[in-house]
Amino acid sequence: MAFLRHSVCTLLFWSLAVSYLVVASPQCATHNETFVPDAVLRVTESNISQSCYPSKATVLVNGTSPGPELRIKEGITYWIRAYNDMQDKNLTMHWHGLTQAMAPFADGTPQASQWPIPPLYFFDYEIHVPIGMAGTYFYHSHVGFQAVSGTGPLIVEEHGASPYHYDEDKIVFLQDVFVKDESTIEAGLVASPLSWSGESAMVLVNGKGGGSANGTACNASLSTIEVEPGKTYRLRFIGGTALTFASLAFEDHDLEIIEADGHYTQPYNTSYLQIGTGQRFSALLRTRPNPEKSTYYLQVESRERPTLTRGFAVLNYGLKPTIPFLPPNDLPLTLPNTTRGFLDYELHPLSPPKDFPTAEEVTRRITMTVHQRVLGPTIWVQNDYPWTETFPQEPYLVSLYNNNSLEFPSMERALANDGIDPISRAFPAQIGEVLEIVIQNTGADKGGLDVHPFHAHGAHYWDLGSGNRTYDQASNEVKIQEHGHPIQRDTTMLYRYATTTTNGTNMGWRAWRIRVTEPGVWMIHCHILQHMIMGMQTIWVFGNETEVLGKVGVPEVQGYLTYGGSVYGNENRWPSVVHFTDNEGSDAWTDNQ
Ligand SMILES: *[C@@H]1O[C@H](CO)[C@@H](O)[C@H](O)[C@H]1NC(C)=O
Ligand SMILES: *[C@@H]1O[C@H](CO)[C@@H](O)[C@H](O)[C@H]1NC(C)=O
Ligand SMILES: *[C@@H]1O[C@H](CO)[C@@H](O)[C@H](O)[C@H]1NC(C)=O
Ligand SMILES: *[C@@H]1O[C@H](CO)[C@@H](O)[C@H](O)[C@H]1NC(C)=O
Ligand SMILES: *[C@@H]1O[C@H](CO)[C@@H](O)[C@H](O)[C@H]1NC(C)=O
Ligand SMILES: *[C@@H]1O[C@H](CO)[C@@H](O)[C@H](O)[C@H]1NC(C)=O
Ligand SMILES: *[C@@H]1O[C@H](CO)[C@@H](O)[C@H](O)[C@H]1NC(C)=O
Ligand SMILES: *[C@@H]1O[C@H](CO)[C@@H](O)[C@H](O)[C@H]1NC(C)=O
Ligand SMILES: *[C@@H]1O[C@H](CO)[C@@H](O)[C@H](O)[C@H]1NC(C)=O
Ligand SMILES: *[C@@H]1O[C@H](CO)[C@@H](O)[C@H](O)[C@H]1NC(C)=O
Ligand SMILES: *[C@@H]1O[C@H](CO)[C@@H](O)[C@H](O)[C@H]1NC(C)=O
Ligand SMILES: *[C@@H]1O[C@H](CO)[C@@H](O)[C@H](O)[C@H]1NC(C)=O
Ligand SMILES: [Cu+2]
Repeated sequence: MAFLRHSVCTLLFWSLAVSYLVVASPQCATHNETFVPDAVLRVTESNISQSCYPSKATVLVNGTSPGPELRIKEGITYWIRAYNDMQDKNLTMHWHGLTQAMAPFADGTPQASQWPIPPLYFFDYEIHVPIGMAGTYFYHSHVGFQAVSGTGPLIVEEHGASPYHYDEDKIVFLQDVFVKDESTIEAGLVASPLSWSGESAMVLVNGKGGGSANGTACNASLSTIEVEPGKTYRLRFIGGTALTFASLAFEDHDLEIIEADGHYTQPYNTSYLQIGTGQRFSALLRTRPNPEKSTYYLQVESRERPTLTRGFAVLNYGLKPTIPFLPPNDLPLTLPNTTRGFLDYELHPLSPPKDFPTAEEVTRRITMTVHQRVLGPTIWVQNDYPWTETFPQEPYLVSLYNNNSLEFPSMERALANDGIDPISRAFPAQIGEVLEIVIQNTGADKGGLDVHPFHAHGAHYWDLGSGNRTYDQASNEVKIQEHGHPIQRDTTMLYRYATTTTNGTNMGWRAWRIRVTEPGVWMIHCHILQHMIMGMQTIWVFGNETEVLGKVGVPEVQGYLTYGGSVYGNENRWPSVVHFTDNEGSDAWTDNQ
């Protein structure tokens, strides 16, 4: 492979002709031994045992699942080096919930924003969280089924003081365990006929869990959340599950929600939470001044699946246990059986919202109809098209730079085809459009209906709510008026309103509104990893090639344009990368505000 870094990464800058773009003055840099990344993540595959299940091949970050906590501040540029230490698998790292508009090659989506990191290479991700987006996030691989275990918490602290006061914050990271390993699951999901992954065998809290799966006990040790009496804790709940739509509650402790998906909300008291795959909440938990016992259970259950998986953790007021806590013999709680509409219309922004696009401002409504098709393999389609990382010949962002039309979406073809370009299978949008995106649930070929947590990259949308049948803007506007201002999220649920109906019947919608401002290639997809592999992903290209290239020119990005190109480092070579966000000096790798 031609190795171009010396000749290519010069300091010649693309002239920034597009006046409304923030001129970021990108710079080329070689990340040699003088460069120190702000954090390093090493991804391996090892045989480990989780919960009460036998050892199997598992993708780990720094040797654990979940991987280490990353804690960064808004308004500062960071470089995080992700090593692919796996022998035979590609890797990317996605910063779930962050907008990567500042550094579009660093969103971590294989074949969308970047070529994946080849085995035994590493890639330096540039991360810059705009002021106002502090909150709870996570990172995970976006390749195949790797995110089931190749994931960890990512906390963004505010530049100034938090609007809520608490004594300490604690992470409650939810994950699933499957009996089959990741590669077997992936192969089964694309097989014809489908070979299902199996249901979640356990819901883990911070990497541990026991309880029961489909009525069979799993007597494995539990995580503890250590607390002291009479204090206020900010619990950061992270839906890192692959499949489980979790319902959870603590014994004798209520929760006050203060954040959803990286935005502070007005406080909202609840006795339980529902967290779909990809969602996050922060909630204040006020510990009892005089607890009657030293331990209280946290009970977590799956919802909307054919079998029930139940896991536990322990809120511990006592001494750190010398022998691990085990699941209870008797059920401590009965969690609510409802799922639809949880907190929809109920949460409101803490600060007066800026720039909410009104119904009158909407320039285009795109209905994305999701449907399960059974022809040979079982696949999920959006407006008739499935998308998986095996579909494109090269990443869309690479095509925009190459200007070769290979995966370049056509607005004309898309407008004639319900918003999706049938050739590139991308949904293009122009900068300045105000989109209403409606996700429509339909009866599958065989009539079944399912629940889908829909996640958007690139920006946080305004969540307009959800309902049965089809979206009606006028009646939903009335509902919004009655309830109060919507919030911005990056992952919200498409519910099911029956378990079966007939093929193609519209039953259930979710609606979002978004101003198209950030040029780049952004995915919108169901966050259930099984569904993603079965095609439930879409590509959105915001801006045309002039606008995408407005950031930096072709010569500088040459190293991004080939698989294993010079932006990917390895044992024998340092990567040559572009610094997209402003750097003040050669050593201003961090704290550059
Ligand atoms: C390392 O990279 C820096 C910044 O790109 C450069 O100034 C320096 O000369 C390089 N050092 C070596 C030993 O290559
Ligand atoms: C991950 O492990 C590497 C060494 O293997 C270490 O240098 C790095 O600091 C660890 N990362 C975190 C976030 O703890
Ligand atoms: C993991 O276990 C499998 C099957 O037991 C074995 O073939 C493989 O070598 C093991 N891998 C590692 C990294 O130990
Ligand atoms: C890694 O990604 C490249 C580029 O998309 C692809 O050609 C290759 O088959 C992938 N390798 C594996 C092991 O999936
Ligand atoms: C769940 O348990 C029931 C009753 O034992 C059994 O019939 C069913 O096959 C199990 N389902 C799964 C997915 O294991
Ligand atoms: C939530 O409950 C706590 C404790 O009862 C109370 O202090 C707080 O005011 C409540 N918050 C709201 C928004 O009602
Ligand atoms: C779990 O195992 C412990 C001993 O290891 C035992 O005391 C307890 O009764 C078991 N619990 C269940 C639910 O089987
Ligand atoms: C909860 O709902 C499911 C499916 O809607 C139903 O099968 C189950 O019996 C319900 N459980 C309770 C306790 O109502
Ligand atoms: C892309 O290619 C077309 C012709 O193939 C050319 O007209 C256009 O200027 C190119 N765009 C850029 C940004 O280089
Ligand atoms: C379901 O409806 C679609 C669209 O009308 C049709 O193409 C498909 O064959 C139907 N599936 C079955 C199993 O009848
Ligand atoms: C949703 O609408 C369908 C069709 O009108 C109806 O059959 C179903 O019962 C509704 N579901 C709920 C939960 O209201
Ligand atoms: C891209 O859009 C901008 C703004 O609408 C326009 O000025 C420019 O000519 C467009 N470029 C291409 C290649 O269509
Ligand atoms: Cu789904």
